[in-house]
Amino acid sequence: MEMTLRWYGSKFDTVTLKQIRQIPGVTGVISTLYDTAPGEAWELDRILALKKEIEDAGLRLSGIESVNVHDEIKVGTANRDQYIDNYITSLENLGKAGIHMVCYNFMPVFDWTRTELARKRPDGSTVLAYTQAAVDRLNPEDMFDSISSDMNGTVMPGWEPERMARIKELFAMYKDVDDEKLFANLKYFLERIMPVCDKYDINMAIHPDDPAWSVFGLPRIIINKKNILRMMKMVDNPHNGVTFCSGSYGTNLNNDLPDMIRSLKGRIHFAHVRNLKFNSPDDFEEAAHLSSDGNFDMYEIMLALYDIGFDGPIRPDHGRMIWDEVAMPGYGLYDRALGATYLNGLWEAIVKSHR
Ligand code: DNO
Repeated sequence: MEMTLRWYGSKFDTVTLKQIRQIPGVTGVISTLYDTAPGEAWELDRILALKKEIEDAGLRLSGIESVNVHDEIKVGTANRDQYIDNYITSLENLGKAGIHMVCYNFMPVFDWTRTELARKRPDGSTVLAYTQAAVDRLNPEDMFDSISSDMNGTVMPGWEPERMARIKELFAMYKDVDDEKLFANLKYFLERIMPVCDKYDINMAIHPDDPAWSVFGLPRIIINKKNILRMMKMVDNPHNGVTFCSGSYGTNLNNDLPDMIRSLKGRIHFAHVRNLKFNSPDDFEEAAHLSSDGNFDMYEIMLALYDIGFDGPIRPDHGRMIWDEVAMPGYGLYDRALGATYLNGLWEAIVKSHR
């Protein structure tokens, strides 16, 4: 595996490449062209410039998170082909630039959803948290307003103000889309992009829905082992793979994370590894990465990745906000650096004990 950190680009991130380079064992970053809109074709020059900036800082551009999928593709409108053509152009240019992993999601309207961005824990750190009761009380149109004041002046992925301004329209677009339709639209999209992925050896890594159930009545399909295996089978190409995100699949305590990892051998192209602490099945917070701080056995998760021969990029995921850092919620430097170091420690121990 290759340890990486997510980085939004020098114009958008509070964390610098120099800081990332100084985290021991982190050799790559996962980045994106953060100011491109879903549906736009990515230009080769811009991709090469991003790559050069990262390489000049002594790091590798290990993959993209995310090339976002336009809602017309997810809904399956008559216009979808034009957006898929643009997506193919983006993949082609990424392939030409030597990028081989692309993370994306197929979540309707909202990307990941949390109800609090700065829940205070007993040690004074703050974390992202979710309570079903808070979602049930909210009108989806008010979701953005209810959390926007805690974004620390950053633009969070999937929560762009321009997008949120169109929320009513977005909900209307999905009104006839159920799980089956969403599966069919995903299949259509994948079948169209697989030839370019084959040509340039690009591993597509779908990110799970977070939380792993329907919110506000919207369909959500990438939520459990059954559905993800269905997806792998419906387009049975090794380039059709997943981002295994422990914090997203783990929102549903019925998901056995190590077992899911083992069932996806050869199809996990990217890993997001973090812990969650459940106060009840409907209330969880994003704990420190350490097993003892949350509900997951992080050793077992890393061991399962080792057992399937996982060799793609991995990253610590959302960190707590600690040591008075002011950054995008979940994406500060300090706690993610601690997370990377901890995961590297687990990995070293696993590798050595298997000699
Ligand atoms: C949240 C992230 C997601 C993820 C996208 C992938 O912090 O894990 O926003 O990047 O769903 O497209």
